[in-house]
Amino acid sequence: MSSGMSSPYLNPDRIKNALRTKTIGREIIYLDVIDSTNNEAKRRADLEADGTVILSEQQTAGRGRLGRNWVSPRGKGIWLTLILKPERPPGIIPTLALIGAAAVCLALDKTDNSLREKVKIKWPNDLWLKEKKLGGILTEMQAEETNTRWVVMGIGINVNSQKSDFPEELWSSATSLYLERKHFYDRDQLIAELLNSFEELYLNFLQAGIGRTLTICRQRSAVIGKKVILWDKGTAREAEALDLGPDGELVVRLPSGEKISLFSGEITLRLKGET
Ligand code: BT5
Repeated sequence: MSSGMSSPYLNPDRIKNALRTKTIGREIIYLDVIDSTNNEAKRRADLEADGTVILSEQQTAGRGRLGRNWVSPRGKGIWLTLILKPERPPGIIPTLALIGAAAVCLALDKTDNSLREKVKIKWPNDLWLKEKKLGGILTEMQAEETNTRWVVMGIGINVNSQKSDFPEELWSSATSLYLERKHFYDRDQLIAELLNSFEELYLNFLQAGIGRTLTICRQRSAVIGKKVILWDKGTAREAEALDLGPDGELVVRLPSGEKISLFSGEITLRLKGET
């Protein structure tokens, strides 16, 4: 679990040795520094095999959703992107992001008992620990009308980051495993568990549908049952989060009593009282 004496660098061979997967992570492209692993994955996606992982110690232009940035200090986190070629219609993208979020939860449960069930998913793509942002997921794709050419799924997790690794404006909203648990984590092991969990859920989804992932996402939801504020193109609306629908959409009730389903798109969701 802790890696006080181990190398500060990632080691793709160690990661591979701990994999139990068939395709996910069988090819790992390990970089010291890159603009964004998602950018690199997009540049290479046509040429690389399904399941290839792009991994970097540092990102100089890490990206969040809607043009936001992602702080990715050197050696401190997991900044990786999976290249997936699912041969399904493009509509599966939000589902894949759920699989990613659920896989992070399972991997952290397995890595450290004291984290069991502590990491929550703030719909649609935030990973939360103690009401602060531990990580996030950014899914992008290239598709024709009926077929997905490729999907790149970027996963960012703050692992060994200290307070000084974050800009001051994130001190109240961001956290890392180190900041919450006060010891360093073995990133190789965490990545392997993440890829193992991802493949398990992904294969289950391809064979049997999204049921298992949805169950995990409901159990780990930070929003179901809570009052939320929906920000949509500059306007705020209050609502109550009720459930996840069959495709991972968030079902909310508006003050009028009307129930609506939200697909991740352009909406930003805050819990009531969240800064
Ligand atoms: C996300 O966006 O949460 C998706 C983050 C995905 C990052 C991964 S890392 C590997 C891959 N390569 C990339 O270039 N990206 C992916 P969003 O929900 O838009 O959250 C972004 C917001 O979170 C920012 O506007 C900041 O307020 C905050 N933030 C930025 N960096 C952070 C960090 N390291 N930890 C916590 N919060 C952060």
